[in-house]
Amino acid sequence: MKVLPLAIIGTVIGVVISVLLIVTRTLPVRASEQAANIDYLYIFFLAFSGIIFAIVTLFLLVAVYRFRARPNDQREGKNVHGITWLEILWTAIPFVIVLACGIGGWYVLAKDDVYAAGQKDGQKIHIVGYQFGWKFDYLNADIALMEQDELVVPVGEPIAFDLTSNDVMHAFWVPAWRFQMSTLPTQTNYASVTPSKIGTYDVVCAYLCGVGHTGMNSAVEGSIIPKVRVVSAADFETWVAERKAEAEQADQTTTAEAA
Ligand SMILES: [Cu+2]
Repeated sequence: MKVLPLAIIGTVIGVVISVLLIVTRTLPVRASEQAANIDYLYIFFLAFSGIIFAIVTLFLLVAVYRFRARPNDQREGKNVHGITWLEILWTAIPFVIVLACGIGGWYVLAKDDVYAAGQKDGQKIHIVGYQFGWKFDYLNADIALMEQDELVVPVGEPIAFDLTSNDVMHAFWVPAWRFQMSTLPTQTNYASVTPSKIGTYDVVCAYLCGVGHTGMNSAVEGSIIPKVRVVSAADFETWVAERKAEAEQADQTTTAEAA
């Protein structure tokens, strides 16, 4: 069998595999403005993966069958020494694919400066990962550094996250937002998202971080990690006012106890 027809058959099978992969994936609900583009990027990668998988597997199977040693065949294999056009081809094709994936990723991830917008008019939130949970500090001027174990954010506002860890590596992941960022000790990472749907969404730690790792996934039964809550702007104001009142109350109690 010639190489070209084999490559064409491989591509056709690959396209079928890609379509199957794409239509059978059940992605979580899209709850951020960035989610759709991340999904398109994912589908784009998946399509390439399916085609490459089919071509490589087909050539492998054909080669194993065609060039197998027959019984009692003790001859040495033919000593093949370089085929320039093939080498150029197998360098050029992956180069183009990797470049296309790189450009796609760059386009989707750096498209608009949500982080700057979040810093300017949105919410600034500091996330600290620890064994085994998350701390959220709301850094906006009017809420001045407040610790909460629940992440509550207003819908439609860009959020600028600063993320770090106070022990080992974790990764803060909200699948519905298609948002994930590593939280690392001694380093601050920056990331942003614009929630687009009111509701509650799961929070997952994406790195195996110790014995309590599964508990850092709010979808796991028995986890004490609250889900992310996306609320209306008005509900967010109310929530902030409540937290402030609570903080004042706690302050007064401490002062009274001290006195
Ligand atoms: Cu973790």
